[in-house]
Amino acid sequence: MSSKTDDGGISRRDLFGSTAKLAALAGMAAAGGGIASVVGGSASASESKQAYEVQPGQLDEYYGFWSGGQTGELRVLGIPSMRELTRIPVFNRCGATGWGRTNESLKILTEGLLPESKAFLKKQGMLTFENGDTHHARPSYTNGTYDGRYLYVNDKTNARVARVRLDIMRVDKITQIPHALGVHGLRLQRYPKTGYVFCNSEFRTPIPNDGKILDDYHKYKCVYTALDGETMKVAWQVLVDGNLDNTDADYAGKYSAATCYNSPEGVTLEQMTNKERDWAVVFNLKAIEAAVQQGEATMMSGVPVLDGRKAARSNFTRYIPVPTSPHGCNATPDGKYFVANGKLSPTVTIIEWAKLDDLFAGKIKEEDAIVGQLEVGLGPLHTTFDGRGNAYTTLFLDSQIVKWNIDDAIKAYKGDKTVKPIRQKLDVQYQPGHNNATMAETHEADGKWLVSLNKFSKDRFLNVGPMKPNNDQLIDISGDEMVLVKDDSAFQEPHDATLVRRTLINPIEIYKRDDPMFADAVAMAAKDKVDLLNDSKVIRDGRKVRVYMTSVAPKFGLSSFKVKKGDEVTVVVTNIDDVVNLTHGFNMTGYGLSMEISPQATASVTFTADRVGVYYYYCHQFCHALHMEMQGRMLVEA
Ligand code: CUK
Ligand code: CUA
Repeated sequence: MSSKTDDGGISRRDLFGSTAKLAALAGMAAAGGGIASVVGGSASASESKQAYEVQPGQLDEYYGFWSGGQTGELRVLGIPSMRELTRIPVFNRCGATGWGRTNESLKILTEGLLPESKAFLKKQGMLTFENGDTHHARPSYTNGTYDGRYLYVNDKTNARVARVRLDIMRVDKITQIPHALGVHGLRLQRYPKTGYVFCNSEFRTPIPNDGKILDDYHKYKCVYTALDGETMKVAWQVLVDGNLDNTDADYAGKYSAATCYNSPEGVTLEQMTNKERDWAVVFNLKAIEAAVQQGEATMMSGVPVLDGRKAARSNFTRYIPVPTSPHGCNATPDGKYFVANGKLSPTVTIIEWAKLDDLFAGKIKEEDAIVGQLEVGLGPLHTTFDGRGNAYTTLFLDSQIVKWNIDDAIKAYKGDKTVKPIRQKLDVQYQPGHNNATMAETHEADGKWLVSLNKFSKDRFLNVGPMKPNNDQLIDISGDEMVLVKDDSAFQEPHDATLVRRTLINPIEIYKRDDPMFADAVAMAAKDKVDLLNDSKVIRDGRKVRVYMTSVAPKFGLSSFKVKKGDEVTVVVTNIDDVVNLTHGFNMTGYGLSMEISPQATASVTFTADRVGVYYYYCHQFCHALHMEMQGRMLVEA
């Protein structure tokens, strides 16, 4: 496991000793020691340079895509108002939309599961995993900026990646990643387009994880996955040393990188942190693609797997030594660098993409790809950018955002003592994880707003019991100083957010009848010779009953239908209203059914009519003055 590059190159003065390291960990667990004082001038006296109030009736300038953490969903906010505009159900069940219960959503939630998961879930009496843990939501790119097609998000718990269609803001594909437990870091290929969805599997496991290896943790492995964002199939996997944390890609389509902790490959806290160096692993995409094409990969679970571990001495990876337990991995919008954030070390490490050509050619050593290492404060987790050469790093332990200049940090690393790279430190409330600035992960970074996603809110909001909300703070970064302008409470736990100029996202208002979301229901109706826009009728096919009905405010096409106990019933509702915002719902009392049918959409749900008697279905969206009357009866005879 040892390598000459492990301890080479970097000055030791920036590192924590092991005592301080454990103290830092204790601090993380205990929500920090207290509120850090402002260093380098408070901005509280400064005024925001931009209007941050969005008046009633006015629209926001940016979309914000928030991961929903342990809720398994996504949230869409307007920036700068911080108004929550909608939620997108992903890995969770959702009563407003029927996600996780309708036939359309269940197909998406089940078809991409690995065979072993399907078999396991069946034994548990479940069709799919019922929780998710979303961390990183990223919209697709073309030529280094957002193209409005898709958004991808990970499920850390069950190693899934979901794709959201941004035209309807609904998930259309979910893929479970083989050989991985806990897909954590997720970022996208930026050039020429997405392209790859890079997925870090965080936890090392035996591969295959079939019970033959259990406690012998030196035999565990970790994979880096490239998912094809178009087909949602795994393109390739590369075995790596250590545990992968976060990832990012360059702006040229040549390389990607991942922060990697636990280089000792231990399984206890002490084992994982007992070295002073971990790595930023860099991936040579062209070399990997060539090897896959030439059939050099081993096929496992139908996926080509290459060995990029250090011992394999491949040309797929290089391991650049950085201080222990790095966390965030962030590419600068000028396309030149990426930053590995120290977490346990008070530093950020700047690595130059262009140097990777020489590194893979064997012309320079790993540590020579490092062009800067700046001490920024305690607990640096994630960095974002303003497109004007400045970086903004969250300091988890100091509860601050530190603004620093990239060029000055590089000069200082070269020995220039005249530069002062740190521009400002701003208190946030409290313990920030991710931050992100407007368009910061594109070549169009515009440096207007920054959000700091703070894990703790303690005294900032009315007390809601022991579990407090997170505090997402809006900061004006358009001027020389950062100015905190707004607190926004959030339910657990928006790890990460992406801020996108509104003109790049163009959702539709009304479904097109040929939308693939309900293509199966349309095909089924065609077989039954049912015209979904005009017909409401019941078709019996042995013990299977298909109930087709239209919905138009304030009426369902059927005011009642009759089935027999034990029938397998599929209800298909088509909303024939062609009016913006006129969504209907379909809820069945006593049967736990609920679904959304937006204008010109079809939705369907299948259940067994096991309860005899009279059950009402009703519209759950307040669609009309006679909305309460929009109902009907299902009669189930014994
Ligand atoms: S992670 Cu949560 S604060 Cu999952 Cu990107 Cu760093
Ligand atoms: Cu339709 Cu209420």
